[in-house]
Amino acid sequence: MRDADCDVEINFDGLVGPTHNYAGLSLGNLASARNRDAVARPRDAALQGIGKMRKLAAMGLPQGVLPPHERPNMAWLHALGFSGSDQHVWERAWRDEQGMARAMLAASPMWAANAGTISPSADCGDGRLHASVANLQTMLHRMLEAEQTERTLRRLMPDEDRFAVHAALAPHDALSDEGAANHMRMHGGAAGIEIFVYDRTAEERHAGFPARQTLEACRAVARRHALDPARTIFARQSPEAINAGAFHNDVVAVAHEQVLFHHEHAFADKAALYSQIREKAQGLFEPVFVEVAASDVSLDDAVSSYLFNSQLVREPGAASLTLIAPTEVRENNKTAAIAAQLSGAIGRVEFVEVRESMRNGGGPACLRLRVSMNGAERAAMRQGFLLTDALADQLEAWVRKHYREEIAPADLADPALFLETRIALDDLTRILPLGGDFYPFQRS
Ligand code: SUG
Repeated sequence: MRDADCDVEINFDGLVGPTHNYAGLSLGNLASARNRDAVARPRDAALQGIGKMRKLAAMGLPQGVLPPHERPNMAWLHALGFSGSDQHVWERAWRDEQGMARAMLAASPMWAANAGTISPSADCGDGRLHASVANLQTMLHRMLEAEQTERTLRRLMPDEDRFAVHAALAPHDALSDEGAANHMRMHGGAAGIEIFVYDRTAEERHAGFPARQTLEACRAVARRHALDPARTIFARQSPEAINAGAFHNDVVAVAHEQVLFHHEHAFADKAALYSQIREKAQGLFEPVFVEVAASDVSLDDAVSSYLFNSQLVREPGAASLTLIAPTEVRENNKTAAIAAQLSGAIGRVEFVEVRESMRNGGGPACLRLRVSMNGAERAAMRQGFLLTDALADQLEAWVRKHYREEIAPADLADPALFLETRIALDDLTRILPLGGDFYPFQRS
């Protein structure tokens, strides 16, 4: 039995929405570019996501679900000057602004690691759990997410005495923020150290692929969360990793408890990071660094396999951590060899199949937002978002009923797709505790 007061990490996975498609929207994300205009399989994508959630829940790990967003985003289309019936708006947008229209349809909220940055109450000066919604301002299709993400997090964590949900930082290049994908936490059970990984400062221009996270955004989030500077680190991601396609830190590094698992070239100054972690962890825990050398796995292999976009978890009672890796890791000889050799702090590997998401650059770690809560917070959180077998059954039946098997680019023009999506999302508000006014279309 778990101690009611002890912090427990819950992985909240983003449920893949019914409009999942490959639009090639993310410059610097090689999988997104490579699969542009491929035929997507939304039903498989959503079932693969639920399959991963089921697997982790069956391992005894608390698992939560976050709902998809309204797509297409009608409020944004109206703001772009399209008016009339929804069908007319969509037909005109598709005809006149197809690039915008495709962005408004993206199912990208599935990648919950980008929803926001979470600091458990044990780390925060005011003793509350803090959550800062990410502005995701680098990519238009992702910038749309902040408004509903904030609504979802407020719905999930309504008690302001225990939870502080912060709106996204202003969506400006200087404050570019991608949430937990650029944030790691290491701990030995209680308070931990928080490591923010940035790509550039507000003044710097990054040559090459977009650098999505600024130091200024990281500092702002740390201040809002009232983190102790003695336990907070700001580390730069290596520009080499960004230009190899690591558009987020979680493509080249993952941390859990005392363990940091990372690629040799993940950070601009690894030695400085190690020594800061050692210094700031004093009295809390003994850090363990598990580094994969570039001579064993090149950055290219790391990016194509998503070895580091794995989840590190501790199964109940286990002496070592388990790596939840995408099946693509065992299809690449180099990363398969690393996975087979892991021992010590990371004792074993479990593979999950999330191929549809992977083809848009989203691995197991992208699909989840980690929220560590103590017993009182778990009791204060809105109930009904945690996966049970019954909820997984309901969600699977819902997906089978509403989702298309395939979506080719030309199918996106069809207004029937968004009507189907609305019916599906409306139905979902009766499966998850969202209420009949959660989605904007339910209010109009
Ligand atoms: O932001 N892909 C996402 C993938 C996000 C992965 N998240 C983490 N690493 N945590 C992105 O680039 C592609 C959508 C498209 O092209 O249709 C996309 O948005």
